[in-house]
Amino acid sequence: MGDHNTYTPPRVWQWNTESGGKFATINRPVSGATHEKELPVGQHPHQLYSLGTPNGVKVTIMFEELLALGHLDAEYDAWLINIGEGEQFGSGFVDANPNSKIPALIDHSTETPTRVFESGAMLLYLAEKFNQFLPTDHTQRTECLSWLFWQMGSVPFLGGGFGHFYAYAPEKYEYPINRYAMEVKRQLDVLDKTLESRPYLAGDDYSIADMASHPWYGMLVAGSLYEAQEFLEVSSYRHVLRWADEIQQRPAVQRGLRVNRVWGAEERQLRERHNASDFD
Ligand SMILES: N[C@@H](CCC(=O)N[C@@H](CS)C(=O)NCC(=O)O)C(=O)O
Repeated sequence: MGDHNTYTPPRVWQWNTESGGKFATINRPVSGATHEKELPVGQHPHQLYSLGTPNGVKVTIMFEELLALGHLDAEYDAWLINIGEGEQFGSGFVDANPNSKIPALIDHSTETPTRVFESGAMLLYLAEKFNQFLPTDHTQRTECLSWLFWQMGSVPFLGGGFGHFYAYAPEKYEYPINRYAMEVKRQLDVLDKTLESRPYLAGDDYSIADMASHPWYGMLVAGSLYEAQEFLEVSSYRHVLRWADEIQQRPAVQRGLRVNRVWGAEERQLRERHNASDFD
């Protein structure tokens, strides 16, 4: 262990707004809206309020995959929610997602609008609605859902744990980086051993389990997340690399990854998506 400062927690935790760090100015210890703001509603059945982060693009990839299969009813408007500006705390957004995190989805094609929050719930909702990317056989469907829930449960260790302390924290601290690097490497090994014997996470077919995991673990090994390829020695996860590369080639994935992306190379950005022609 290197040098480290010790800390004795006070009897009652206090909110220190000066704590620093990338998200210090937007995170609060309470939930709920900070201001009144209606959400815009476009012409399509599905209204997505999002940002092109790994959690956001899971859902735009799913929409683009459904549209690529010819499901015209899967048309969607993707509105930009700038979480750095606190737009996830507007009253309309909080009505759509009481947890104030992107993505949030409202389906206006149901008798009364249906709200869906949590990216994994959106993938399942759309898979069931369109009968796609989720096996119908009960055993295979269960395997697919196991991997979907695995991703939803494991990714806070990658994002909130490893990514936060390796890339975003105001200083580098050895203890959390060690703890989360170990856990992320273990998770990559889980994926690698699984993908050694099957092409996709849930078996022979590409599914919502892959759509959930690729934007995180696929992008991590490809070097598009946290620039940690060398640190985590990602080249040793050969099967994850093969899987990530294959998914990355899918045109729908390439389109989905651009939606609500407002950073990086300009040709890979699309601030909002309201029509297929917006990609041109
Ligand atoms: N489990 C949620 C996580 C969503 C999430 O963490 N969203 C982040 C961006 S990737 C967010 O909105 N952060 C804003 C905030 O924490 O205030 C999901 O998968 O939908």
